Amino acid sequence: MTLPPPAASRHRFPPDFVWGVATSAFQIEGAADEDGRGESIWDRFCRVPGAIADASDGRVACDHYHRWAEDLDLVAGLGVNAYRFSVSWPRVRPDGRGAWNEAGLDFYERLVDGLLARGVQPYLTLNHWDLPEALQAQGGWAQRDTVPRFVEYALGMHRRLGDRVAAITTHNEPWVMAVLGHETGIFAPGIRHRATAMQAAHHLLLSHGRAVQALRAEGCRAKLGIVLNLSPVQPATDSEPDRAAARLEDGKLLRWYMDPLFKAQYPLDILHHLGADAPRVAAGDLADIATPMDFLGLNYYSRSVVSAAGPWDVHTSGNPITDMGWEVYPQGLTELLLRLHRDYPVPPLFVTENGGAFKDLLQDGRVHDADRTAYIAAHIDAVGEALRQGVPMAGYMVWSLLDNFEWASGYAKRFGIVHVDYATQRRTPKDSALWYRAFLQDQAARRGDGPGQAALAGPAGLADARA
Ligand code: IFM
Repeated sequence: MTLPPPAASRHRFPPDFVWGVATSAFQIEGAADEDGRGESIWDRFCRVPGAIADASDGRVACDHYHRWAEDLDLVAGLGVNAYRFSVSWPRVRPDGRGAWNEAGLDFYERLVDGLLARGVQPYLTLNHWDLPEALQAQGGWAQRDTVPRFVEYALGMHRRLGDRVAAITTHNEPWVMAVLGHETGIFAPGIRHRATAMQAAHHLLLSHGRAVQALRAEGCRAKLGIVLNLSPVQPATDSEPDRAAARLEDGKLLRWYMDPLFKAQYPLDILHHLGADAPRVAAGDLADIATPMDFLGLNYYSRSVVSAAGPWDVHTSGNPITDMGWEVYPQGLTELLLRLHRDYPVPPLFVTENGGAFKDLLQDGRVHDADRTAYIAAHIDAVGEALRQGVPMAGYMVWSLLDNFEWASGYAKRFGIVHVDYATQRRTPKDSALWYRAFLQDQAARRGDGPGQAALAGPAGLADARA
């Protein structure tokens, strides 16, 4: 067995650095039919035969809707200072355009107040993929009318919680929603049509810019930003065809989102590549998309290696591979952060998701997840290296607090630093959780402010598993 790396990092992070853990509503909440929640596109998609590997759904998930207080105790016990979660749009506004659901709003109010009471800053995401099905019935993200609906949703959440959240993220991973949801169809809403996907991507970006403008006009004090899933894209060889394939892939994954957000333009090579599938863009859209934001979040898991000859075999890399089949490549995170800083006028950057799915074994109340611990430690180190080289890094968040519903992979893939026994809903902090807490205590000690208050007062769940 590989031993977990020591908790101390060779990097010292600034005192105001944000350390967190992340989750999303559909993946953990459950309570799908309770207290007036409406249907989301993922509820509907889970019922499509064959769509989810283990034929599961989000009806119960981690039952976080009922166990939120216990889960927030776990968050606080880690000693993090931030928790990133998302709001289920159909829980607070069931049909996406009509009446608001007070019971749903009350849930998020309890959650936010519960975090603040535990000394943890709430990082709220508005859209982590669970669009109300009623809006999908009218065209969803491919339909321009969803843009004003999203702005209304953002304003509604701001009126209720804007005075208490540290940050509001508009969208989580627009590439995933657009491409996996509308081009390959392996995610909700399961559409397979490239032009529709590109139109959806444009409306997601436009709704981000318009929501930021509207929130600012309301005097929003929370930091505002968007979260992208990005990877460095490398050619498999130095050959011209491989390099051209890598440049195209980089254009579709990274520049298609970064260029409009930070340069108010779509990349010309990709517009040319898309031809008739390029989105319809109205006058003023690009200026709206490029509305300045306070932070950029990036979700990093691996690099992408591209070969013109066909799919690249990840096993040829010689690096460890996670249970998702993703290569462990922490140096790619430093490379990506340096590139973003070099090529774009980026605001402070957060790694808003990073973590690994590995096969865990719960035995005698412990999970010795040395692979996950090593993964997290190496990526924190990569962030420290980017910081040392001048990238304006503001925070790092582990994906995920809990094992949860991993979308089309169902419950078999476990990303949590806290194990969830789905039969009993019992939570067991894994060794990676204990490592993360020790790491944060070490950082605090080096700053001279000792272990964080919350870490000392950790819940029985974390204390139990320590011995
Ligand atoms: O679980 C997802 C999350 O919802 C979005 N980013 C990637 C994670 C792992 O696949």
